Amino acid sequence: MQEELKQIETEALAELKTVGDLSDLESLRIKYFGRKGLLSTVMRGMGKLSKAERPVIGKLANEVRTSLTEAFNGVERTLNQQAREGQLAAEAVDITLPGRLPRLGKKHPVTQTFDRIQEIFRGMGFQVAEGPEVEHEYYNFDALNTPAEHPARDAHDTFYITDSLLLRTHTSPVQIRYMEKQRPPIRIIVPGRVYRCDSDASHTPMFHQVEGLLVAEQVTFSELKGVLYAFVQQMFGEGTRTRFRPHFFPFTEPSAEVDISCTTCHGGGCRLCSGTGWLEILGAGSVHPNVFRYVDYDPEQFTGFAFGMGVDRIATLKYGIPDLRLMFDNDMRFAQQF
Ligand code: 2U9
Repeated sequence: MQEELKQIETEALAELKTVGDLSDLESLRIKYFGRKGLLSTVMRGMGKLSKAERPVIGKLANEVRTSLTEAFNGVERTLNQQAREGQLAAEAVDITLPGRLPRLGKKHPVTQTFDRIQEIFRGMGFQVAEGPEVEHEYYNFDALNTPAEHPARDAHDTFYITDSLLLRTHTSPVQIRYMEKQRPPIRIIVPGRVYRCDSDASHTPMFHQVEGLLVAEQVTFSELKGVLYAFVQQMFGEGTRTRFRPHFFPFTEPSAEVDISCTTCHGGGCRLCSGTGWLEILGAGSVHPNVFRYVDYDPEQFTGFAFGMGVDRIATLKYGIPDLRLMFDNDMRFAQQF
């Protein structure tokens, strides 16, 4: 039996050397230490030994078991460590590799134009005001001196939500709301989305406006001309000429449309300006006394001017975009050019 134990130990140690992974080790553990394993089988035979032999063999059996247990545990530790090292090596990150640059988006041309317009007017002391896109017809039309029979009120031109609620057709109602809350002097610009039932190469059902309003004592039309001239020089470049043509708006009197010398041909005549040398970019005028009456300002005490421009149109002129609808198609090939 002594021989048998020694042999088991020798064989087990030899076999341990060939173990490749943890599952091999587990099979081997069962082979020697399992309930029907080699060591257990020998131990069970101890009952048949003489009283004298039993303590000697018992001691040896314990020694073999202890030495094998330690050997098995040692191999298990080594295998676990190898597995961890393998995993760490597989997960290693090469921090010397150059990073992947994220693709940077750009601002939409309309946003770039909005930003620039606001920057210019802020530089002249204007503050920015905003208001709701769903409006009451009182603020969109009545308070702006636009009579009930005016064609702009027609359902063909205006998106009505109910009989008296609509999508604002200009940002002007924001100026009315502002004047209701504040007394002059007032110097604001109002950027925002506006809506009109219209769609072709130069009209979209939603477009963007910036309007301006200045009210104080003794404001004149020449100050309006000065402010708009300064705007045009900064927006379209020094030397751009301006031209004021008489026009009619219900909310301003007198009123004008403002042209600039063509950004492409500088006045010689080309396709962009239809050969005229001029591009229309703005409408403007002195605030109509009736508008002041709606907000309880005394038109004898206060005067002012207002102007309005289509931001999308200005962006198309600045960037030479041939069709306004391209602005809203969200085609990346278009957007990436700015
Ligand atoms: C108040 C008083 C007057 C705003 C004005 C225009 C002239 C104008 C157009 C430009 C191109 C609209 O986007 S567009 O189609 N706007 O020509 N807007 S004066 O006048 C106001 C506004 C508010 C209280």
